Amino acid sequence: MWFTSKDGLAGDRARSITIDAQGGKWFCGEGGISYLDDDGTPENKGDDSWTTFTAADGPLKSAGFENIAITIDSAGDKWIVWYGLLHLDDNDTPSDKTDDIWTELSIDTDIMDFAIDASETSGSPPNVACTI
Ligand SMILES: [Ca+2]
Ligand SMILES: [Ca+2]
Repeated sequence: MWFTSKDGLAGDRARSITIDAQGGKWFCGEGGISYLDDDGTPENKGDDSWTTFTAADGPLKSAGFENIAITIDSAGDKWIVWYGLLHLDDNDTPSDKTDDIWTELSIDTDIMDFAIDASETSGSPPNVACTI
């Protein structure tokens, strides 16, 4: 099964994917960030719902999404590296962008990838390890 921008992916070159606790798929790459709710049927595109986050959303900028990556912490918050470190609290409604809260945490332009370690505790930000 192939997914392309014709299906709802932000662009045809996805760089990374992560899956949230509800089974939602988050893709990063060309064009921005794409969220796929496949309704539990990855083999059937007919019931899929896509939400795309582009330069029009939050602090995302329009240039070069080739280095963008995303990971999700145990609270469901999204951490995105791309020309800095971004935090997205989507209020557990990934398909509704109107209640999203974006925070820009860094302007380091050299971060390539990252991970959240096991020290994360409720109510405090996790440690984020970055590859530069
Ligand atoms: Ca589906
Ligand atoms: Ca939301």
